[in-house]
Amino acid sequence: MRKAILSTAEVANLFSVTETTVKRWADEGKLKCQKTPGGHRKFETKGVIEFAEMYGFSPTGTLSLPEGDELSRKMELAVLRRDFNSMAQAFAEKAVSPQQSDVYKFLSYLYQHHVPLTDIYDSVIRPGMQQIGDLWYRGEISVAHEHQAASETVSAIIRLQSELRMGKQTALLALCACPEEEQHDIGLRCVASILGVEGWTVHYLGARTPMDSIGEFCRELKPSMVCLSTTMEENARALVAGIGKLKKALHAKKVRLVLGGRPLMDGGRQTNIRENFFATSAGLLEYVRTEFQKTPKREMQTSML
Ligand code: B12
Repeated sequence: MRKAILSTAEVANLFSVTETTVKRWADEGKLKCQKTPGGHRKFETKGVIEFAEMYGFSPTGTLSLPEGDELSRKMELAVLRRDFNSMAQAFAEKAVSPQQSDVYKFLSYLYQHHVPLTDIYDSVIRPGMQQIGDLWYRGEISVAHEHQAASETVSAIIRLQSELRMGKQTALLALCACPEEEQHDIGLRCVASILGVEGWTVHYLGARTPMDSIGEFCRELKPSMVCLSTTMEENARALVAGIGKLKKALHAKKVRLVLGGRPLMDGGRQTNIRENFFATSAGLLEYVRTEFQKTPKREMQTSML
C-alpha cells in the first residue's frame, strides 16, 4: 500500500505552482512538512488538505472521510492527484460494502473536493460499475451484491442532486427515457442530473419505456430535447431499427433527439447510428451548451429530480 505522503514536486503539480513556491510555503510554516534525513521535504495529505482549505486553493471541502481509515486515506490522495482509476476502484468498494449510504457519502466527498460532476459520472461511476460487473462475472460477488450496488448508486445520484450548485433555471425541458426493454438506467440518471444542474426541467421516465409512449408524451409535453439511453447492445440495435416513427414525430415539433449509452462508446459504429449520440455525460454537456445557449431564460420551474 502506498503511503499518503506527497513529494515537493507532487504538491507543486497539484496547485500548478513551482517547486520553489512549495518550498517557500513550507519554510514559512504555512504548509506542514517533514524533512527526510537526506533533506527532502515530504508532505502528509492531511496537511496539504488543511493548507488548501486555509488558503482557498482547490481542492477544498468540509466533508471528511473517517479519520485513519486506510481506504479514506487512499481516497484523499486519489482526489488530490485526480487519479480517476483509484477513485473508480474505491467507488466499486463502497458500492458493494454493506454500509448503506457509503456511496452517497463518497460521491458527495468527491463533489465537495471539486471533482467535476461529469468526471464523477464518466470517470468514476461508469468504470466503477464496470468493475462491479466484472466482479460478478468472475463470481467474486453475488447477484445480490450487484443489485445492491446498482440501487445504492441510483439513490446516491438522486440524493447528491440536492447539494449540487445549480445553474440558472431555463425554459428548456428534457425528456429522459430508456426505451423498450432497457432496464439499465444509471447512465440516464447521470444525464438527467447534468441537465438539472444546467437549469433544465427534466421529465424522467426511466427504464423500459415503450417508444410509442415516448412519442405520445412528447406531443403532450413539447420538450426541447429527448434523451434516450441504451446499455444492452441488442436494445441499441432495436432502438436504431425502430426509431423512424419517433424521429418523424419529433422532427415535426423541432425536438432534438439525443442518444447515448454503453453501445455507443465506439462512436456508434456497431449500431450504425446516425443521430446525435454521446458516450459520455461530458459530451452531452458540451452539446447542450453549444446548441441551446441562446434560449431565453424563464421563471423557476421545479425540477423533477
Ligand atoms: C448495474 C447493471 C445491471 C443492473 C441495472 C440497474 C439499473 N438501475 O440500471 C441490473 C442488475 C438490473 C442489470 C440487469 C441486467 N443486466 Co446488467 N449490468 C449492470 C452493470 C454492472 C453496470 C451498468 C451501469 O450501471 N453502468 C454505469 C453507467 C453510469 O454507465 P453507462 O450506462 O455507460 O452511462 C454512461 C455513458 O454511457 C453515458 N450515457 C448513458 N446513457 C446516456 C444517454 C445519453 C442521451 C447520453 C448523451 C449519454 C449517456 O453517460 C453515462 C455516464 O458516463 C453492467 C456492467 C458493465 N460492464 O457496464 C452490466 C451489463 C450492462 N448487464 C448485462 C446484462 C446481460 C444484464 C441482464 C440481461 C442480466 C440477466 N441475465 O438478467 C439484465 C437485464 C437488463 C435489461 N433487460 O435491460 C450485460 C450487457 C451485455 C450486452 N448484451 O450488452 C453487462 C455489460 C454485463 C456483462 N458484462 O455481461 N444489470
